[in-house]
Amino acid sequence: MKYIFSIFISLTLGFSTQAQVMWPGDANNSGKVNAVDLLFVGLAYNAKGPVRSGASTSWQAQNFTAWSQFFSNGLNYAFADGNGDGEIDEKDSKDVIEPNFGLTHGVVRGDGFSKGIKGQAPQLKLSTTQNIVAPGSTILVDVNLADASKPVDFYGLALQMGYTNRLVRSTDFEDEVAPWYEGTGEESIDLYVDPGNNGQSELAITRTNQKAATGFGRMGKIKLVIEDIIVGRPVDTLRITIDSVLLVDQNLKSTAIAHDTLVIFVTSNPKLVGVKNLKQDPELVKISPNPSYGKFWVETPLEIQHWTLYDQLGRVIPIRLQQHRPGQWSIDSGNNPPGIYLLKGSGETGFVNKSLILTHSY
Ligand SMILES: [Ca+2]
Ligand SMILES: [Ca+2]
Repeated sequence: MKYIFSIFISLTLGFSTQAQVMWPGDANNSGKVNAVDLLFVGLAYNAKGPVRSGASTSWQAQNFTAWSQFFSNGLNYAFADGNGDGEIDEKDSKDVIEPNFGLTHGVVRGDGFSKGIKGQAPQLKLSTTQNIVAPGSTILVDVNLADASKPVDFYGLALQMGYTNRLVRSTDFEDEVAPWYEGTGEESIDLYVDPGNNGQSELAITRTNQKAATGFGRMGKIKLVIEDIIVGRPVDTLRITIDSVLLVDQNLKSTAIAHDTLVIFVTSNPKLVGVKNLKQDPELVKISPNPSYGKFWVETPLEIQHWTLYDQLGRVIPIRLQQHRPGQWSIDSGNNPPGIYLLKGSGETGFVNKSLILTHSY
């Protein structure tokens, strides 16, 4: 304990006595400018402190006078004053984080991204009604944080996402007109950066009044413009993935968030979207749980009209089927011997087979 205490003291002294330099835009002093830096601007929003003498927003180490305020991780607020004007506001994002995005200094440290387990942790979910699109289309993908079963304490959210670069001409973010995470008279700020359209982009959204909002819902929409001409395949698969998420409350406490992947078909002939592609993309038909006692959910973006369950001898097993919304069904196959079964979905343009394991319910 004494040992730990002395380390703590030396760290504290070391921090306060070393010559203090900051790099404009690296608001959390991690060594890199990215979406997470917006969260620190949001946490310190509207705070005022000493103006940085000789301040510039160019990428170089700059001496500063420490402010009297600190983030809950011990970092001084001065790091968030990117432009050095003695006030933390949107200019420290627009004029500093954006132009310096991606730049690094020294050793880059982790940003504390925290991944949760699907089904247990609240999820950041991607969804769209445009599951099969033509080249040249514009797709809007909803970014949904958590749901009614697991509301979260939201102050700021930063995420890194990936997308199939060769299919996408450009991406952008559309914010919400009246978001759930903003009360009357409150304002939030956001930042979306897609450096060089190379398949990786980052988004950050933060509140600005030092109070978290508890809830769930849509955070905004990612807009993707599909290339006009797609060479090679008659049907191509656009995959959008959430790769890292950091959700913090007003005290920088993070909540682990489960990630998501969204699959969209790109084709000038939607009729070609059939069984061949489904075999390549098993994620397109999701059965949960699998193995199952006999009651399970089926989700697919494909237009399936009929579901049939077969046993290994090819016999049809009676099922009770209920469609809950477009693309989502619940199926109750009753009580059957445990084993491997085959679920076949048929549509006008083809069919898909998916194996399912049934276990005993007692
Ligand atoms: Ca940083
Ligand atoms: Ca400033």
